[in-house]
Amino acid sequence: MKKLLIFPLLLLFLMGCAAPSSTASPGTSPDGVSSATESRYREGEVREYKGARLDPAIGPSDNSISGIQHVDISKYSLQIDGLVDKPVTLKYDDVKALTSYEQKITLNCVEGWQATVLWKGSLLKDIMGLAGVKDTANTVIFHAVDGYTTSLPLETVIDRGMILAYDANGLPLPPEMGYPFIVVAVDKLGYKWCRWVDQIWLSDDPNYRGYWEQNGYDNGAEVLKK
Ligand SMILES: Nc1nc2c(c(=O)[nH]1)N[C@H]1C(S)=C(S)[C@@H](COP(=O)(O)O)O[C@H]1N2
Ligand SMILES: [Mo]
Repeated sequence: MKKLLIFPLLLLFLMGCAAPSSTASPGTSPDGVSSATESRYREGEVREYKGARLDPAIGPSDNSISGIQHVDISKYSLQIDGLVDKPVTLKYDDVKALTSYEQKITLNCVEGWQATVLWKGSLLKDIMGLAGVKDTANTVIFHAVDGYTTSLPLETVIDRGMILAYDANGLPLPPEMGYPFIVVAVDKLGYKWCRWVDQIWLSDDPNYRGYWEQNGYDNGAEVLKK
C-alpha cells in the first residue's frame, strides 16, 4: 500500500522537476489533477460539486480483506434483522425506491489517503424503519458479502443522517467501492464504511467488534477534525 502510493508521487515529483515552470507538467492536467488520479475517473463521472473538486470514486488501491467483490444483482438481497419488529429482505430496487439523498462526504482511510465523493443513497434510518427498530437496539452491525463486518452506534447513524449509497459521483457505485451498497459513515474512518453490505443487524451490544476492530482498530473511529 505504502509502496504503491510512493511510486506515483515520486513519478509526479520527477516530472514536475523536468517540466519548464511556465507550462503544466506532462503528469498534470491544467487544473492540477495528476494523471494517475485522472485515469481513475470513470467515463461520465461527475468531477465537481458546487465549485469543489470531487475525487474519483475508485480509490488509489484496493485494500479489501478478500479483494474486490462482484455482486450478481439478480441474486442479491439485503436483510434487516436482529432487534427489529419484523425482519425484512430487500432487493436493490426496494432500497432505491426510498427517498434519495445526496451528500458530498470525504472518506478517510487510516492508511493516509482520502476521497471526497458525491454519494447518493437512502437513509439508513428509513431502511431500518421498514423492519421496525426495537427500543432495546443501540448498535448497528453491518455484514458484507466478503465476510467483513463493522458496527456503528444507532444514535450516530441517525443523528448524522447516514445513508446507504448506491451512486457515487453520479454513476452507480463501482464494484471497487462496494456495489451495490456502501455505508457512508460520515466523520468515521474508512473501516466503518462497510462495502458490499448484505445484512444490517440491530443489536444491543455497544462493545461489538468488527473485523478491523478485533484487530486493534479503535471502535470509535472518529475522524479527527483539523
Ligand atoms: N466489505 C468490506 N468493506 C470494507 C472493507 C473490506 O475489506 N470489506 N475495507 C474498509 C476499509 S479499511 C476502507 S479504507 C474502505 C475503502 O477501502 P479501500 O482502501 O480498499 O478502497 O472500505 C472499508 N469497507
Ligand atoms: Mo481503510
